[in-house]
Amino acid sequence: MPNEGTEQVMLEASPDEIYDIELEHSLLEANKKLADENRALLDRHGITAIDFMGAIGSGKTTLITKLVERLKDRMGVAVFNGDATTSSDADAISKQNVPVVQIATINGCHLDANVVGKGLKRIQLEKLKLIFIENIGNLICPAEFPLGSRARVVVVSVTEGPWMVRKHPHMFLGAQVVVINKTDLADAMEVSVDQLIADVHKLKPDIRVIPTSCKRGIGIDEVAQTLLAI
Ligand SMILES: Nc1nc2c(ncn2[C@@H]2O[C@H](COP(=O)(O)OP(=O)(O)OP(=O)(O)O)[C@@H](O)[C@H]2O)c(=O)[nH]1
Ligand SMILES: [Mg+2]
Repeated sequence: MPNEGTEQVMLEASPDEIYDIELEHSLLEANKKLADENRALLDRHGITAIDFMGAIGSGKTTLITKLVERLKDRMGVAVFNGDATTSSDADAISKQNVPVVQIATINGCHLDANVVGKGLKRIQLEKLKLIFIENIGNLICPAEFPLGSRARVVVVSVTEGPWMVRKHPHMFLGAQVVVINKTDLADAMEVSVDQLIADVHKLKPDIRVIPTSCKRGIGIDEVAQTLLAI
């Protein structure tokens, strides 16, 4: 019950109010077809692509950089960086001397299979075993658009507060691995990492959840091992 004297209003659109529903449906279907084509191309080359999703600033680029550092001498690794307006993430990864594809979506809030497919045509696939794809920082839109990756990882951080898992179930339901980053800041944020893990497992009981602190180097090896086993 709302507090006395306050009014709580909930608005929920019904499908017949959404006039572009058919357009949206065919857009998602077209994306799915292109994602399947990307996957077939990657499979033909024996490449595993992993898509990293998560809120703005959760630590996607930092985690990918640390994974690349650990893996690049063992196998061919490339990184696709989705970034709405800057090249800063791609510039940071380039220091690792691995192939990098920067995808500027301008104002787009997610990558799609079409743009990833274009990127796949721009790099030499022959020497690669792994492609890490950093999606745009957003906890909603990327979930709707598979890219053709073999696994989707959600990177969240304790600095997003205690409710982010409960508020964005769709994101977690479509993922295979969840990373809870910035655990070094959990006490300062008064956020319980165990509670976040429980929230994820309530949504999807068998999903792998790995707490990390990229700053302190905690949990990164476990993420690398998990992704290599996918
Ligand atoms: N304290 C702390 N800071 C971290 C950790 N991981 C990343 N950061 C910092 O968080 C900030 C954002 O990290 P990024 O890796 O750029 O985050 P991102 O998810 O790629 O951000 P966008 O691409 O903008 O969505 C940077 O200042 C990082 O140094 C961590 O484990 N602990
Ligand atoms: Mg980034």
